[in-house]
Amino acid sequence: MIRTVPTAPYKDQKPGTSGLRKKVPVFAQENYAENFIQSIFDSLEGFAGQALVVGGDGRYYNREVIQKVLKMAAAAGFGKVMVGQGGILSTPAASHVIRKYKAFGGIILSASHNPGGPTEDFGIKYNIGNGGPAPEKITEAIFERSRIIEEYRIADAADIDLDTVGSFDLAGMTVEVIDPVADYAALMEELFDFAAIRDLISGGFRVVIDSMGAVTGPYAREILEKRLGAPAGSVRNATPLPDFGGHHPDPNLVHAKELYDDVMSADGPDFGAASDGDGDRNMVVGKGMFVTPSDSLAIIAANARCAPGYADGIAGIARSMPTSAAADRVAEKLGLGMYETPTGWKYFGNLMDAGKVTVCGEESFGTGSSHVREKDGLWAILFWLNIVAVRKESVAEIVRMHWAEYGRNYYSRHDYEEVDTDAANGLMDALREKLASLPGQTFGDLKVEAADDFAYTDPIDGSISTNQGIRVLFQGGSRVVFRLSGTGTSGATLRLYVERYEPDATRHDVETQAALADLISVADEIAEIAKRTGRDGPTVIT
Ligand code: VG1
Ligand code: CO
Repeated sequence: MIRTVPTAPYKDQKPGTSGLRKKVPVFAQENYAENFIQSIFDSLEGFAGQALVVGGDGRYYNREVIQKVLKMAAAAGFGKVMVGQGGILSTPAASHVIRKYKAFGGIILSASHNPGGPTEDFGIKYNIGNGGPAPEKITEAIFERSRIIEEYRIADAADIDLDTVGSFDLAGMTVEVIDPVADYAALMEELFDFAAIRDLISGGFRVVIDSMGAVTGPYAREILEKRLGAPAGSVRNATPLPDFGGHHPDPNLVHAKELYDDVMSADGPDFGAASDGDGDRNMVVGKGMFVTPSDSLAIIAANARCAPGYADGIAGIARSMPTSAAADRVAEKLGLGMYETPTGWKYFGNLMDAGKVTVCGEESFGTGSSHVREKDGLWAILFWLNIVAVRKESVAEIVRMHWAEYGRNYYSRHDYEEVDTDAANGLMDALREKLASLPGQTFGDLKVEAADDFAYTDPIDGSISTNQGIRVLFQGGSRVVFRLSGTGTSGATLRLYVERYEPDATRHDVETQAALADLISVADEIAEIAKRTGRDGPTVIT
């Protein structure tokens, strides 16, 4: 039986950089999740009888919302829903399942790297049939719909047992509970040289992966410990927990510090890696070398042919605007197309669909390729292991040789979290007003060459995205970028991105913050960060 339930709209269901993210108590309000799910379905056309993929990162509230999605999908007329066992699907695995089974789309439940638990974050995101995040046109339509929604439809049926693989009937619709790992692990085995990585590991190369109590645990165990032969226990924090074991599942030098310290210690592992809540981010650390995500993109692109899935070379590279230009130098040398997009993976989809780019990356620990339409943490980790296995050089050697060849892009991001929203908006407004007067001005040794508010015209469909971050570009290739986060759930987060290019190999050993010190202070001078936010420093430096 299908029930139509009257509801009243909520005004705050605007998807951000990656779906709708709110605290659990917000999502738990009467009809809140239902309104948003119905708004998604109301914004789509032609899905009758088609398949929908559903899964999440296992965080608190995941199972409850999955049951709602299943019953509402049945009411909306989907023919089938494929859901990961236990409600689990990493974001890249969900993207793969959508593509492999030609589903109409998918709903991914995650707030990514944000903490989980009864008072922490939850999120809902819609992905289209190419496996990628819905483009702005669709997220806008969902938001518009959510503002006027008056009713939703739901099947009156018992909950589905999510823990048993198999096919079930839900009010005439099929629910297929699938193994969340199998298809993804098989895809990784196609792309990478597992034999070479197995030899590397059996030869004594010690690898650890920290899944941070989040979704990649079962994936990493299957791939690293079972298929690649790493000793049991090589995957740490491998059980997905509703609160991630109290961890903040963000793979960076702050939240994955234990792993970093371990790899850096004299008798620690040779290679360490971590992924975030939903498995799309990665951090790679080699003995004596932390790989910045921007460098990782460049180095993967430069060495792509090491991996069987990329043996014929790559079509082109894309990076988000704040990501360093390290990859641009690789594209130039290899004669590849290079694209600069706004922040968020959704902007890469059209470029990949059109065959313009193969490899994409973001400075926020996101790297991926056209094998799916999401960034992919384990993919990046395996790519690095594949490169190390083929080149028979350490991570540190590979990175240093890359810098020697292309120059080094010193890079850092400073986050000012939970800043007062008005103060953050005021800072950005004031910057915008200053833009025209900045070019030609000199700050110490730094002369401003150009300054703008980044806008992007999609080369495939011509859609335009404005206000994507303020850039101040200096002569010689240094720059500072200011943006407000679109994924936070309380207050505003100001992100300051700082980059300096150093071609001289004798100067590649400076500590990053020291190498960027002059730019960091100029950024504060231009944007009045300390004065306007009342903070004397960032909350997180990556
Ligand atoms: C952040 C990152 C962005 C990333 C997004 C989603 O967005 O900066 O690069 O695509 O998170 O990543 P923002 O708007 O807060 O800067 V994830 O791992 O949350 O899916
Ligand atoms: Co994520």
